[in-house]
Amino acid sequence: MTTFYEVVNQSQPQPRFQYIPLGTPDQTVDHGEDVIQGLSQVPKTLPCRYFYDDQGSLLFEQICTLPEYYPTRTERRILTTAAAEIAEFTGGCELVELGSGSSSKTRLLLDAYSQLAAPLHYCPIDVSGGMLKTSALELLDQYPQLHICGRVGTYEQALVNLSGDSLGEPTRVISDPDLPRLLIFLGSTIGNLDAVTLQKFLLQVQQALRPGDYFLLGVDLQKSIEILEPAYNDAQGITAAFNLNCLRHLNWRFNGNFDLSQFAHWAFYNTAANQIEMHLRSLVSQTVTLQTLNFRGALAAAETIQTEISRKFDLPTLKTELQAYQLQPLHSWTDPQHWFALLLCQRSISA
Ligand code: AVJ
Repeated sequence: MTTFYEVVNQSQPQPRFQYIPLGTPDQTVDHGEDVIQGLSQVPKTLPCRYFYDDQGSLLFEQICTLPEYYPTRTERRILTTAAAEIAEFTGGCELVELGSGSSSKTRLLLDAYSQLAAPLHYCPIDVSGGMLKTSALELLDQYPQLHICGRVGTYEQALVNLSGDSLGEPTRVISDPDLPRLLIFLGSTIGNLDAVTLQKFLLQVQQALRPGDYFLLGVDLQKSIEILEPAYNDAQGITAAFNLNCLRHLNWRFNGNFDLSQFAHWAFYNTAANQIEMHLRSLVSQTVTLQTLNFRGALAAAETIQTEISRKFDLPTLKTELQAYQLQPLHSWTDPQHWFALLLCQRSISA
């Protein structure tokens, strides 16, 4: 089908796939300052980004299919029925996705948006360039009218880059300035952000969106501990392997000596803070080193390293917080058990 858009652009056809590395290649990962900082704190922490090396990304894909891990399938179910309504709400949009990964749930949105008489643009953003390219090439194959402008980098880098677009700066890489933008952040990844980090993140989202643009958020909701804890302590031990894998990643990246057999996976629901906390517990008293970072640290027996928080939200409270960043909730969708929600917001005109 030839759209009006393609006709007017025939003299200068847009490439169907653009690929933008944000920053220099080694800026897209850090130099380990955050690792040293986290391991020097009491209690010790590690940024959860270190889960996602190639092996960790595969383990996460496995987690998503576990019987105990309800978020992925619940979100997919909601999206299956909500996608067409979302597309109806926003009309033609440029889809921009933070942490696109395998883009498997995004297909539901692409299907819905390809029903609209508007050009189909998708801007996946991910720290894994390999994952991004592989999924982009598949999508281009399956959606003949699709244009993809991928960005490789962190959320922070991507949001800065996107706000450059909205200000019309020279870095402008927006594929179609007339299309509103729909920023997509699925999987309740927002739950990894503690309260302060969430504030910074929402401010960046506000700046990356122009008035009238949209923000689609997947959020895991508060529910009974009997459902929550097994989701992070699966019977097959995949979550444990995923948690431990971040030590293997550190060993590889920073020439470390973590012995994975000397640590145990520990995940529990902190009811007061409404969050799952994942830790690695040291089974013995030991010294660990990360040679390239010149780091040496002692761990007492039973001392833990916190590797992740996964916050569970109260939808009304979250909506109020979003409004403080000019993000007006338009509609939300949930499953019959109210375990997970999709929330569509619109960036309002600045006061
Ligand atoms: C991808 C951050 C949403 O918090 O549930 C899954 C990651 N950690 N099992 C989550 C995760 C342990 C996941 N997020």
